Amino acid sequence: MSERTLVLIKPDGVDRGLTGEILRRVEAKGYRIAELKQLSASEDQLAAHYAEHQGKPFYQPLVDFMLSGPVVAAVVEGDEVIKGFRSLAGQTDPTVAAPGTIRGDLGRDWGEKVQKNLVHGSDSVESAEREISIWF
Ligand code: IDP
Ligand code: MG
Repeated sequence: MSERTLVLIKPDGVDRGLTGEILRRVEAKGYRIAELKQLSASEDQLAAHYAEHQGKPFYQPLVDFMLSGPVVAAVVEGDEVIKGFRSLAGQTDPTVAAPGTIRGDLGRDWGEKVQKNLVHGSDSVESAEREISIWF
């Protein structure tokens, strides 16, 4: 069944000029970019988006990182796109994310408190609809 997912290209991806490369991979996989914009995230958007992580040691570094520069937000559509985009993205930790994935090919550890891993992808239908309403 066709689904929608929220993809964010995080500030490291935008700053490193990888927006096109990341969107190319999404389109090459066969998914459709339904909505797309670049913006500077607000603290309120990030508090809502990352509510599940409040209280964790990486929470404030994560919010500071997401405020450090513009992000690109996209709604991506396709059958099984939620699982499919997370497969394209790879594991959270870019050091161990498999080669062939966005995080595995393009990311690395930079010795910081937050893992700068280039992209966000929703993890369930419920998360996707909640997150899309935060960013669009
Ligand atoms: P996900 O992005 O793969 O879904 P989550 O567990 O939802 O991973 O974490 C949200 C974001 O918080 C990650 O993408 C990463 O940037 C950061 N993060 C998660 N776990 C850690 C950690 O253990 N140390 C540092 N940063 C982390
Ligand atoms: Mg997550």
